[in-house]
Amino acid sequence: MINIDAKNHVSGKSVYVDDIKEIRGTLFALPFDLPTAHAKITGLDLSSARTLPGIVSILTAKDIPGDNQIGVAVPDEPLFADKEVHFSGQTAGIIIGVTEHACRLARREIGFSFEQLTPVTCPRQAMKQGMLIVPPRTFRIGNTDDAWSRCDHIVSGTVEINGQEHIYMETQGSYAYLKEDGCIFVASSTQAPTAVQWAIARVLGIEMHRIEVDTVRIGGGFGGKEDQATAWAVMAALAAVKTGMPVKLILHRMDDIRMTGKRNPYSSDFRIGLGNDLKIMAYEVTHYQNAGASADLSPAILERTLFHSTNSYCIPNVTATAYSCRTNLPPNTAFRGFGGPQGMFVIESAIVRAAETIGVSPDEIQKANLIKDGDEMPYGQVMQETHATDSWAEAERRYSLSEVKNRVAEFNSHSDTHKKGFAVQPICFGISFTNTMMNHARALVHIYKDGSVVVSTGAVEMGQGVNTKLLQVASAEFGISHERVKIESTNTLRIANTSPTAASSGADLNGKALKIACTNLRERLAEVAKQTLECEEVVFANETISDNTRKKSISWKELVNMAQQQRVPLSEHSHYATPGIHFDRTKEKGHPFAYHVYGTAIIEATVDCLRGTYLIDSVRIVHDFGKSMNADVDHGQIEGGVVQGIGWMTMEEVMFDDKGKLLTSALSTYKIPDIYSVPAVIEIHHLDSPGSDLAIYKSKAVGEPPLMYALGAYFAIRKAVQAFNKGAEPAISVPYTPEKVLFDLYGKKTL
Ligand code: MTE
Ligand code: LUZ
Ligand code: MOS
Repeated sequence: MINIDAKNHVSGKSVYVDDIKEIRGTLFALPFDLPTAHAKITGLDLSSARTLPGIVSILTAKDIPGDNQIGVAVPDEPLFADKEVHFSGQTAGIIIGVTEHACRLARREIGFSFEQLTPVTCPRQAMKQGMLIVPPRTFRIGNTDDAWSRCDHIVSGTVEINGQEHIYMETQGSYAYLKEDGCIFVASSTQAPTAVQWAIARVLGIEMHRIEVDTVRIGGGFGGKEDQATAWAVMAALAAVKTGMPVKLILHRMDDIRMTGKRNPYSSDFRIGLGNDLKIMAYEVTHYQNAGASADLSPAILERTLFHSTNSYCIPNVTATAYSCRTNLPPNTAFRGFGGPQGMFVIESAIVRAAETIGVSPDEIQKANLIKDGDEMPYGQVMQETHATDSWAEAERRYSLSEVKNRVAEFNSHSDTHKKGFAVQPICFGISFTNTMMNHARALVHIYKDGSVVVSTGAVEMGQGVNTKLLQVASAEFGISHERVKIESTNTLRIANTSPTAASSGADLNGKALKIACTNLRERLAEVAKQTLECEEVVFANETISDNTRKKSISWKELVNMAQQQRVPLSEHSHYATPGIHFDRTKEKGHPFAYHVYGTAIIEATVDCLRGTYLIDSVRIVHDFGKSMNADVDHGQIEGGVVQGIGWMTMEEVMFDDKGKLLTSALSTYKIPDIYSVPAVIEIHHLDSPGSDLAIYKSKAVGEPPLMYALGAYFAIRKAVQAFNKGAEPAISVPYTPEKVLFDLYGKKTL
């Protein structure tokens, strides 16, 4: 089945927030900030800005009727900077005007005075100054202290991982207007309508039932709208309440890049110990997470870093510690993988450094340590139905790893100016929100008396195809055609208390809830059908309900109409909560994930050794989809995830100056992958695996895991660099930009 949005997307008919037809009188809001990353605010002069033509109002912290606070996990995030500024780009207020242009002109006229404070941008520095967001966490298994003495090889090192800007195609934005009695309608480009509703209630000092947040779809989120869509919607709602008029607030791309947080950078130290048999006996890692100026989701991201600190490997002795460090950067946030990729990159780096030291190929170490059924992870989950070894074996065989090795060696022996490298990249990603209480969802299904069906869930469509999968669920459960089902917008009045659409669990959680609603409705309809057809069992298929022998039947439309006549309820509201998951944070042990997604990729890269530029030639993947519900949608997720990951690993360089000012606030200075950076070959093979009962129709979650295949892009390029500059041991620092590659091609041993 094709993605239900495909036609409207390519013909430009899909509606995003800025496409909603404006109500007459609509005003525009524009956030303003101070030109500093850390300061005490001593004065704001709004007088001349206020008098400019077209300016209706300027709102600051003192105009907030409720709490000036939008922090969820930790209440450390004011909506408007009041007494202090903690990062460059922090909103101090909004300008409301009759056009966006008027607001832009007024923004230049705002006067500030402030006392400059010293900004901290480095997480290790923040840590030294005791600037932690939450207490550190440590995951442990076995005893690393005792294990070192038994290791034949011990290697330690440091890894620097930079952030990543989301570059969702639709920038952050919201449109809000008043209904009657102080009720507000808010269209928001958010992954988390309930979070938006909750924050608006808090800032306005009203109850949640007065606020209707509606999301038709979003033009990409990638985690960047899990928490950070909230502020802009709250501002639009506040402005609507204060002016009594509809207010639209859509961030300009450069404001969006400057004012919102990114993937968390990490600086990490590792120590790894192996036996002569290449078994990893001990692994110690300390992560310094750059959280930025407020908690946002960083504590949860930190936790997922720890969960994934051993990737797909079974290591008997592990001590993994992580610090969430408060710096004067925009609050960093969720980004596809949610801290997992950072944790996995460090263990992969440790393995590669061990391989370089011992003088073996990294894949020998990787292969010798893959997780098997019954292995216990540092967080206590005993792994079942693992697919680390079979996905590896399938990739090795199908893509002929030995030929890859020979081909690369052969090429390198003949070429002086270009060198090739390869890497094998296994992944293992846990599916469930690590915060157990978030793993639930609801669905609301109405069957109208003409037989058409409308479905609402808490899932937000962001391009990942969740609405297509939900439509497939409803149509399969009722045995009716796709055309009969409509997936409605995500709306807080129809579905309450939603978890964000995140953690790759959108289709699983909402699909399971939807399946329950459809099953209940179908059972009620089946009773009506059995009476009418005078039989014991009925089958729903092809828009027809028939008895077992298929001799007697009634059409879906007739049956629905009949049920309506008989006063059978044709609506259902259902709830699903993932069973069997738990995690004890006092012991740091439990069973946090419903299941894991596995896979193995082989990545090849070619480096131009005169220029330092490179191409990722191919990414060949064996992926554990379980039983995919929609191969086209799922392949799209893999291709997008891999290319997004390659961008992070190779070219996307977020740069701040030492005063905390973002230097890469436009797409001219922040390079994301384009069609030329897409590998010529992306091959995807479905591993023959049974899937999990906790996945919808055994179709495993696919949103985030593929991004991590791209970690191998760094290691493949590194190999090519070392083929040219023999004996080079470059410092590990991603993104591995052409500048860094060029230095490493001609540099001395740098570690
Ligand atoms: N795909 C597209 N096209 N756009 C997106 O914003 N977000 C990713 C992934 N794939 C994203 C995407 C992220 S970060 C997550 S968590 C999942 O989709 C969320 O959707 P799901 O839970 O339905 O997989
Ligand atoms: N969001 C969240 C996530 O709140 N908890 C998670 O565990 C998670 N994992 C991945 C992406 N977003
Ligand atoms: Mo995705 S980082 O869970 O929004």
